[in-house]
Amino acid sequence: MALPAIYQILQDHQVSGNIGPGEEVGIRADQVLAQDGTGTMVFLHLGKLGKSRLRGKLAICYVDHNTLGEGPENADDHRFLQTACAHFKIHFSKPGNGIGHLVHLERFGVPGQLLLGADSHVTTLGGLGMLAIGTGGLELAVALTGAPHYFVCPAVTRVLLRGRLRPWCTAKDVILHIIGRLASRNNVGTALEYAGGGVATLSVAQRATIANMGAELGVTTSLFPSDVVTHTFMAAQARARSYRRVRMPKKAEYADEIEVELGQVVPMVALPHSPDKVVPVREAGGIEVQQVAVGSCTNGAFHDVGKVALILRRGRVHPNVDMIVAPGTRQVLRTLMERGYLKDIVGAGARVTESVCGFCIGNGQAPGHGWVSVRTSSRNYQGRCGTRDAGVYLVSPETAAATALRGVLTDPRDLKRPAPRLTVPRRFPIDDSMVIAPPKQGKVEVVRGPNIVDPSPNQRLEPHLLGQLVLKLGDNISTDDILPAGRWLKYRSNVPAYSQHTFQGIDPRFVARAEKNKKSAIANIIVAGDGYGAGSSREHAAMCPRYLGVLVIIAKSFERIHASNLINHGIVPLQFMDSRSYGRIQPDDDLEFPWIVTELKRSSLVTVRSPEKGYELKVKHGLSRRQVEILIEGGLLNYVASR
Ligand code: MIC
Ligand code: SF4
Repeated sequence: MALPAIYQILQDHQVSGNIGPGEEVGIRADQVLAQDGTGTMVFLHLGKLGKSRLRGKLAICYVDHNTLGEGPENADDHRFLQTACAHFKIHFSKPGNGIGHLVHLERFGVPGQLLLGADSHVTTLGGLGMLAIGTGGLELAVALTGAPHYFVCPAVTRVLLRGRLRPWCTAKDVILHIIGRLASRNNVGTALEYAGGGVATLSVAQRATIANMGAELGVTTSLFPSDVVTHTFMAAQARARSYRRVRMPKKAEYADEIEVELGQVVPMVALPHSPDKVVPVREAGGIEVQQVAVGSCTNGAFHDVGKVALILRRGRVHPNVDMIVAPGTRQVLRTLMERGYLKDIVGAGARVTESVCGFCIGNGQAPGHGWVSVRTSSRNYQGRCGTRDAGVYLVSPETAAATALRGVLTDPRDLKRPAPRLTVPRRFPIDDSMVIAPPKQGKVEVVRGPNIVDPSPNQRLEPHLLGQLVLKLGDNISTDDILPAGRWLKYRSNVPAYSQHTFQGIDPRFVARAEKNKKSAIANIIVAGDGYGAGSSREHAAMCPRYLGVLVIIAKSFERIHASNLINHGIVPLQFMDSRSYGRIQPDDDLEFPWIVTELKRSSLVTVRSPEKGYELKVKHGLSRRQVEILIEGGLLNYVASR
């Protein structure tokens, strides 16, 4: 039987291992992407590893996350990134050029090729038929040296799309609907492959929205086929020559299959504080709203913002609503300008902000205390927006615009008027002048501001570990909980300063306790429930705890990218065998791992005991031999250096 398309692309890029669910495979990518929030660390790592050696392949770093410039640190980081890009022969996309995933979709993605990106939403490119996989920063630095990238091959679920969307119902509603259906199962280690007659009815921008939010389900990646719609999109970007056909097999060995009848999808909303708390907008009721924000890599395309302009045309944003519109890229902004749509948005009383992540990552536009903020972005973990007691609701651009007009959460069908009809340009305004190519020859000096600090080296894992449980957590702890972004993005290049904010929203005394143990050479241990490390790829959520002396995390389950980040930075991820064991361990318990190194090497189980409380438990690890070696060396940098 044929292979799923995802496996076919992997096979074309495979350098080691076997392709099949749960197998560790080594792959080499065609393209590599970083962004400023993860990129400063990528280049600090790369400086330690040596050279970038991706001859003939595209590597690019976007500046889109960290742009507010509250103090000199952001600008210093941008200069560091620009000079490091020139030094390592990497393209640099200046702040203002747009959100990386969307610019990449417009200008660089190629169907059938493989893209690695130090950001969880790089999967947006799946909308173009490109296989895109999110990684941690250190893994990306290693890939930049030309070494293979290792990851666990997912099991593939086929999603059959049938029929077509009804007026006012959108791609965002489709993915929220799918999240609602699949969230209760553990999706880590799976991928989604879209097929069926419904695909042809969706534009590339719509497919990209759907592929983008696979990240919120925890799937490794999502892939659409490429077809005439893809070709038309690429031709409008003057890139028809890069078009390749990616077909979905009629029959293949899929691990699972679901069907979505597009005609039955209605406007949906994800309620605070999780993208999987999904209900139809009409069921959520007419909640009063103080802020509406349109944009982000999920819904910042012309397809999205253009429709918002049409809905706002001749209307007024409700007096009690602060409306923000952040066109996803400079190209989107120019298209809006050229077609007069900016007039509609500004005329209605919305404020237009930069083409960056901005509100989505809490870098500006934090809602007021207790506010309801309705957003078109992908994540609404508590506090991510910058205000812990605000409630963020995730919706489509159409629902956002209707809500802005009415001042209450509104199903756009209740506007009782025809849905907006947007004509997408046959040729977008193309201008790549904000992407700076590296110089072909000559040495470039890397400029470092005072806030840029080299991460400190890790020690090897001790064979016998003595520690204490410093924090016991519940389910679904996101990386935003572990390490907030927003205002603290300026510390992405400074682990000692950033680590001071670890778990600050959950337990403000965590850092002091962890530092005290670290001084006394007691290992810090954390216990968590299901889905630990959901969300972002930020490796700082592993590096900062490790800097504070966290050496082991025992959880019921981990998210994929975060689990790799833990391993690569020398924190051992262990898993409970049952809920009883989770209940057994209590905060402050002293914990001993008497044979951790030997057990990691020789067995699938690891012994934990509490000499004071007198209990002993077995926990499992499920790590590959390579991962165990990385952990024993104290992380991937040491592992690479030792070879
Ligand atoms: C996010 O959406 O959480 C981010 C910010 O884009 C992150 C990356 C980061 O924290 O730098 C992601 O999704 O990987
Ligand atoms: Fe940026 Fe938000 Fe997209 Fe992350 S999810 S890349 S912060 S726009």
